[in-house]
Amino acid sequence: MESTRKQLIDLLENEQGHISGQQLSEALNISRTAVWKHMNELKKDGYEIEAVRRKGYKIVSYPDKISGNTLQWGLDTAWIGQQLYHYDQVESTQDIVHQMAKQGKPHGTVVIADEQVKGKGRMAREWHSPQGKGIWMSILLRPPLPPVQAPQITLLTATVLAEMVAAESTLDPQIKWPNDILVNHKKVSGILTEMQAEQDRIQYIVLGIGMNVNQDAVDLPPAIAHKASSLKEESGMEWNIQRTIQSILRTFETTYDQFIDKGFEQVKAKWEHYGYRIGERVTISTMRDTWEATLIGIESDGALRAKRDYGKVEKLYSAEIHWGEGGYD
Ligand code: BTX
Repeated sequence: MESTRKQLIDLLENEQGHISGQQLSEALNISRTAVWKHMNELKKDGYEIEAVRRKGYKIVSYPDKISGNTLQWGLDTAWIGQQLYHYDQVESTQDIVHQMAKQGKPHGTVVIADEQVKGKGRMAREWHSPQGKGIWMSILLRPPLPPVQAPQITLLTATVLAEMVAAESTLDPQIKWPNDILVNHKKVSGILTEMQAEQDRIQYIVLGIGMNVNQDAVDLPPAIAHKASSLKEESGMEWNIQRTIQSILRTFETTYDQFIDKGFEQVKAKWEHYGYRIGERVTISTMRDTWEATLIGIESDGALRAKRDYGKVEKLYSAEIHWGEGGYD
């Protein structure tokens, strides 16, 4: 049943014009009554289907519910998402892509889920990934780079997400070092980069992107409600998740290709453009002491650059920065 439905959608999608009930019944090896029943089920799923006498059926509009098919439909990319897998519910899309990487799946393979029940953040933290409310996606990358450059891909991804938000809304996204996307000081998105590498060569990267899209305030866990938000909460509008995913993938592909071609400079400039508190004074605590400095940008190895009052520039890898406002640390 499930797979006949999927094949039916495939057939309808691949046909520019109308496709007749007879053709469908032959292709799927089911009766015309069965075709008709499936059509009714599709309509219940939110597909709008036009039925024209003597011509047949045609999909007029898609449901907001996403699927591998509808995601690929209209995704005019060269390599990203050429293999795209969508699941209703998974533990974590990261684990699935790790397995796919080991099986030899190509650069650009994408896995997306409506819901994750064991979504992961960095350092074994949890990532809340409720059903149908956000983008929970992992991308397999096989960059021709040494492992020291892996942080650049994370920084690049942050710029892609910020650009997408800026392009699709009037919101003013910012990137909090190293790679949280904030809107109005609240985290709407996080990135998790996991890598398999040899000494001088990255074997593969599993790039995890989590983005809160259509959660209402009540959908956010109370423990993080003061520091997290969603695009809908901040923009006041419901977002089309499917289109948002496509927009991220398209922008990602162009930005990544440029980066491989031309290097990190452009990414760095963009990151600094969106950088949270760049140009501002913050308090920094390291193991040894606590001091004030002005954040001035990033290094090509991903470190944060902070300038002390007497002029010395420090490179920070993991310091505690007191970000101030919004209670966000
Ligand atoms: P992170 O370690 O920067 O953020 C995790 C922290 O953020 C948590 O400890 C919690 O305080 C807060 N948090 C948890 N869930 C959310 C949320 N939905 N919105 C805002 N804040 C939250 C960031 O890690 C990396 C997240 C990557 C998630 C993607 S989703 C697809 C892929 N699969 C997977 O399991 N992880 C990645």
